[in-house]
Amino acid sequence: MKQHNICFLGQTGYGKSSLINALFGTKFMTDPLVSCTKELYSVSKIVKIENEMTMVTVYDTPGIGEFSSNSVYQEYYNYAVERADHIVLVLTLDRTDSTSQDLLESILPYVKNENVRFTIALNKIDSGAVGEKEYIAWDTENNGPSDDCKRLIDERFGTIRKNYSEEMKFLPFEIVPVCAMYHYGIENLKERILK
Ligand SMILES: Nc1nc2c(ncn2[C@@H]2O[C@H](COP(=O)(O)OP(=O)(O)OP(=O)(O)O)[C@@H](O)[C@H]2O)c(=O)[nH]1
Ligand SMILES: [Mg+2]
Repeated sequence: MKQHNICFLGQTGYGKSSLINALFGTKFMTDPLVSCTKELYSVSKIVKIENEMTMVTVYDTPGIGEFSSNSVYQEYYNYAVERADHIVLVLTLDRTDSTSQDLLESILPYVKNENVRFTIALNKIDSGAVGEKEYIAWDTENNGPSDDCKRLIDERFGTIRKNYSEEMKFLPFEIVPVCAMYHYGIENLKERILK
């Protein structure tokens, strides 16, 4: 059977497990307050892709944190990345990118080959705070980002392109805005990673 492996990476609390749950109907543990995923998990599902039954395996990795230099985690990342045909880096509107950039740099030597695809899932777009200004992120009527929030997302696209282009010279990426909480952009992301 054809195989397709997808590896989710990113900082703790950015919503990797929540996104996988929204995408694949899994029940991986999530937590609003503390680091949650502490081991490497995978789940497989048979999906028909381009008329071919394909075993899709998703890897849920423990999140990297400001203070965690956990070498076991690094081994998990390397293991999952070595097997991945698609890597999803989960980011948020938070602009402190150095931890994610370090993570990215550390896994690049383990990328299987030049055909591996790469996506940045910009999650939690419903919860971006902007300074003192009153700010409504979510348009609940249409279940999507408000106009103010769309502007913020556009800006964030710019900073991501700027901050990550150096590491990502050899691995072109696409940014997909999503919200695991309100199930926004999930079909978009699914289409992209199952292509
Ligand atoms: N507001 C909001 N909260 C979200 C969203 N996605 C996830 N969360 C919440 O953020 C918290 C952390 O989510 P997780 O899915 O556990 O994050 P994680 O990246 O898997 O974290 P680790 O397992 O620690 O690496 C949970 O309480 C989720 O409910 C989102 O799009 N919007
Ligand atoms: Mg998790």
